[in-house]
Amino acid sequence: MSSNNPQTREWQALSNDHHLAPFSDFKQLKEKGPRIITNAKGVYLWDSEGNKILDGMAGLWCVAIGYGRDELADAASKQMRELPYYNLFFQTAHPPALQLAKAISEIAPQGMNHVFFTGSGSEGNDTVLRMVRHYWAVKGKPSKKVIISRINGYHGSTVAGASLGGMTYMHEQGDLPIPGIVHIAQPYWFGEGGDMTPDEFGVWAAEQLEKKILEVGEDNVGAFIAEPIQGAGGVIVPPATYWPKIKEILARYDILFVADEVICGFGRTGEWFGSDFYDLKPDLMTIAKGLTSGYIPMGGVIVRDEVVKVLNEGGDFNHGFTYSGHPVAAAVGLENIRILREEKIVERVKSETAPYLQKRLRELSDHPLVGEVRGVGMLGAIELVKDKATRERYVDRGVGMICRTFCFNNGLIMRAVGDTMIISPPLVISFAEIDELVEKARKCLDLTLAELQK
Ligand code: PXG
Repeated sequence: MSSNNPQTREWQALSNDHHLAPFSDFKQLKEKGPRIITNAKGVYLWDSEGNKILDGMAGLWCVAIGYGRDELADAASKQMRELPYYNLFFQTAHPPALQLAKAISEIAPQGMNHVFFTGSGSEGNDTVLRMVRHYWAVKGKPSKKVIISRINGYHGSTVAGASLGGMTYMHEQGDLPIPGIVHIAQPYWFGEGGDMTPDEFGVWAAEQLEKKILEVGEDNVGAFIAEPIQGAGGVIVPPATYWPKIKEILARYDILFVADEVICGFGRTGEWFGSDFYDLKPDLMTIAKGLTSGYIPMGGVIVRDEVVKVLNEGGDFNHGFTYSGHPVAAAVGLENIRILREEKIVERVKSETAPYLQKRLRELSDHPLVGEVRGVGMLGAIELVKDKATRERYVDRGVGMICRTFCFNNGLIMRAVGDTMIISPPLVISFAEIDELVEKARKCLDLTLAELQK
């Protein structure tokens, strides 16, 4: 712990003495101490040392409308005074959850008019697993239990979420995946496309779905789940051929399609949902993050009308959470959606700021360290390589972490997934802030290259 600021040291001591942090090496964190983030406004964070940092990740992909919107605080405060808690179990409901369900139906793809609320994206995907299996049981096909997912997909950190996800380092801890979940290849051309063109590789990766359906047997497959664009896996934008081929395959088999919209939902691609961007027509969509802009925890599953019709015949669905549709979270979600709609934030992303961000980001392609820049909407990835032509990586140099550290120390949060740098800024980022982001990114790429050449 290196800070000279006694307040920072005090907070770091609390971390040491009392806190176990998510996705962290506990021992290493004790040695270094966490960076303490104290306040935020717009697209900027401040830490306890007084550093101002451009948050290129919108928190953890969630702060869509930016930090510091009083309207959300006011909505929460008003709701807490009126009805701070009641549940949706046992034939009761409350206005905020019902109004939010309606508001979500209005922006969701056509024919998706019902929402099951959860407390997080992980709980949303646990709900998906149970709902898919219940659906097929009600339809008289209880053998259709298997869910097909993808290697390096991310679907959360609960037992079902981590199992659906394809992160092997997560599976290694705790005997995951649970039975009944199988994984196919991801459409990650830059990392795994070999000698194929992106289009050839997109078709190949999509064909793995059909292969797996045939291997497991259509009678045993309940659903395929996928993020329209993989987020935590490294902002993996599939080749143009991938989703059309997947849609063709899905049309041939009687299985449900689940779009995990936890990152892509609520405007990140420049459309309300990633499923709109790729015209995917899912049966279920998992949501969280942008639903409340991260101001308060909330997730859910949006369900297609035909699926609801079947579930309506199934008696009790024995599933739910104390905080399903929590009134305060619902009030915040409603206000967040009101702001997104009334300020036309998604439209502005699509027609103005995302095209600008994507154009400026691609200027980094000429940097000697950069093998590829890709992105859609307010999502971007920069691949760091040793050899641009062959896509060869530096071995065992931790290039991504070096770059990430330079970013952090130069006032920019840009995440590293291996040697892939990723960004997902608040949707409200301005042109000038995009310029700042790209300029800081370039400076940090220069610093990283210099470090590697030392
Ligand atoms: N699905 C997707 C696509 C996600 O990105 C979840 C489900 C789970 O949501 P909850 O609310 O349970 O966290 C996520 C979450 C990272 C990172 O390292 C990404 C997430 C969570 C934690 C870390 O990028 N995404």
